[in-house]
Amino acid sequence: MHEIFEAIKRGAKRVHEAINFEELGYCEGENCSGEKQLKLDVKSDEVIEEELSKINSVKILASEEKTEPLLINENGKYLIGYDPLDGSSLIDVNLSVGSIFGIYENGFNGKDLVASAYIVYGPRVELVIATVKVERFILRDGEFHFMEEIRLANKGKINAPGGTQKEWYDYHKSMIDSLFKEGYRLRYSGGMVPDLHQVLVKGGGLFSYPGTKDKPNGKLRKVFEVLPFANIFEKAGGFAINEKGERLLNLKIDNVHDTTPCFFGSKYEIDRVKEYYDIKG
Ligand code: P6P
Repeated sequence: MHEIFEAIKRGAKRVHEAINFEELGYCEGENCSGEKQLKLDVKSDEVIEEELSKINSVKILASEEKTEPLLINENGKYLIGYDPLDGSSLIDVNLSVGSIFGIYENGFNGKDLVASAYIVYGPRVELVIATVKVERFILRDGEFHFMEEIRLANKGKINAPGGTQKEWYDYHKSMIDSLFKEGYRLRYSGGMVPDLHQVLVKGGGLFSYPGTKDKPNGKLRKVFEVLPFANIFEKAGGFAINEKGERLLNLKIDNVHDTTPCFFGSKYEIDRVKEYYDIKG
């Protein structure tokens, strides 16, 4: 798997270059989630596909930007689900964005996930890798240097509430408000990667993207976004559940583009979700 992480690093440096020098602007098409595609979305996807395709152990690549997974090497061991440039619509206002990777064996269900990683393209470029633990790296002089192991405390101070608020269910709004009443700080940019990175690096809190009246299955994609981060939060000592209190890593997929409501956080905050969602146990 080491060679996969090295390919991710090479891809990250090339995507970072593209973000800084390629023109913005939209393509004609949409991705299969019906979202307009930036030329940078397509470029980032091409770069990452090129780097990962060189690795003999890679069997299948599934990208958020492509309708169908790609068979790379019939004899490969790993299936990689990735979002090449998450939150790309934030680039034109110069906010942080990211790339997300889930490394799977045998399938794209939660139980098949064996490792995950993400890159944050912000004031600094950082890489986080979760194998048996969660390790943070910073890009300096063309190389990624180890910074620290990420561990979550039992309780944090950050509340990152996603989703269209007028479409929130009442019990979800009450749960979110209960944390603000305790003095939690609102930290939400609309970029999943920097928003979750902040909760992780600050040691805890809650990131939520719930099911809503208009989108009961939420917005965030299981294979490319949710399961990779669920693995990272659990390996960092946190929790990652859906609206029924199920571990996100226990979820199955029907389609590689499935979405799910998702809650990521420390124990105190996830217990609060369970309380307001009337989840027992
Ligand atoms: P909303 C970006 O488009 C994204 O997929 C995630 O990065 C982010 O968490 C979410 O959508 C933001 O969605 O509905 O809050 O704007």
